[in-house]
Amino acid sequence: MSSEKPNLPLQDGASRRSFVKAFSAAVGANIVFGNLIPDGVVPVAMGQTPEPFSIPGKPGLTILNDRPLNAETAAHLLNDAITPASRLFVRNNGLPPMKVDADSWTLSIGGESVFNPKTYTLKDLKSKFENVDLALTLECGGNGRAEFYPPASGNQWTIGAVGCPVWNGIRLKDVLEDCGMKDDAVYIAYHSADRHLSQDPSKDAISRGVPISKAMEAESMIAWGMNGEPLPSHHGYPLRLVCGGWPGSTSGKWVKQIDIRNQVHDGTKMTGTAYRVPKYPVKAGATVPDEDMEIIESMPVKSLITFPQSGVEVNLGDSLKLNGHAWAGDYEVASLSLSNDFGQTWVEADLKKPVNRLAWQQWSGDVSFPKKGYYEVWARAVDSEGVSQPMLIPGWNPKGYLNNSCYRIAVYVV
Ligand SMILES: Nc1nc2c(c(=O)[nH]1)N[C@H]1C(S)=C(S)[C@@H](COP(=O)(O)O)O[C@H]1N2
Ligand SMILES: [Mo]
Repeated sequence: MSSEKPNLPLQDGASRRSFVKAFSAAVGANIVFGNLIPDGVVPVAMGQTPEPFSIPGKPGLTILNDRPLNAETAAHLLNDAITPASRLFVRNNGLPPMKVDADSWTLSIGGESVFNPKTYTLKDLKSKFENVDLALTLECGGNGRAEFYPPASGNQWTIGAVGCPVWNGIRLKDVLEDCGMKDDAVYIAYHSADRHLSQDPSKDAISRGVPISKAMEAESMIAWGMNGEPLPSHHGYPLRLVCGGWPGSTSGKWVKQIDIRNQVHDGTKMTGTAYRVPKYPVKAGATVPDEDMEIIESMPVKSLITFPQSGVEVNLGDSLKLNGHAWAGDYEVASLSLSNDFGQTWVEADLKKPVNRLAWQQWSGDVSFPKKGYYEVWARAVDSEGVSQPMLIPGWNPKGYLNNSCYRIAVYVV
């Protein structure tokens, strides 16, 4: 949904009609259900500024920052059930390692709570532990940040900092068990080969982790491959963590060391407002006391319409076929519904089961339209706990995380 909240007095019938007229002029067609537009919602067709851009190997991605490199993927380019490497967003906090020699790369397991600290080569990891291939959803905690108001600093991700490739590697659990954990183990922490933007070698660009319970899940991976190919350099070649369903920042790239810790990890971007949100709803723009902030764990239920692209034209009388993905952090998505009237009525789409736990799910549906004009199709997912995506932007937080509001496309019936 839009973060612009023009103070539209839509309750009043006469002024509502004049705004709908103005909106209709702006989108270039009569907004058929204009009387149902919620207060504060601006037609999605008004805000669309597609910016095709090209980085090598990533045609069509939108660049948000080039130092460090950050790029996201437009919704219609995310239509594949399994995201190809060329279409996976890139989120870098620091400067990726320039020269990587996979043959001499090692991963060390250490920390206060490890029994037997060990160092493995890539070859050791590949041969010693059962190899697994899992489709795991990777979404940046800041995906959707661009819509928060007052704005949050950081990359202004819209919707495209998400994807679901098949990861090739081993279970993190198997490696942790190979080293053994002391009873006081509570968290794992990664350290990586990328450099802090300041180039100060004593600083990590980012060093995060997950509680032991998440690390020990069968889907938490140490991966060397994506979709059957070695990890691309942007995505952590030669080795990374993948913690599906949790903020992407827990999936450390270029990983060199994993510590088993006897306390919640306190590395770079684990504290303050980094990947932490207020424990209770706060007023937009509020300063939140540190003790009232908590670390983001499972990501909230969310969905995308990946076909057709927003702005599609449909002939009157034809129904529109749509499809996309839905995901829900640690949970499964239970249903996906579509609306053509700004959320007044909904029809349920067909929703597939995930190919494995923590993979996004595919949905498809049909929507028809009563007469010519401008419409929006909104998609809304509900997770297995009964929790729904909000139609409007959810609770403000200092860094603009966890915006899981409904995605919508513009449709012109002609
Ligand atoms: N070493 C390292 N790991 C990292 C990062 C980073 O900057 N350095 N970025 C994190 C963040 S914030 C996200 S969202 C994901 C993005 O993964 P991708 O670039 O492969 O899409 O990687 C995470 N792992
Ligand atoms: Mo992220």
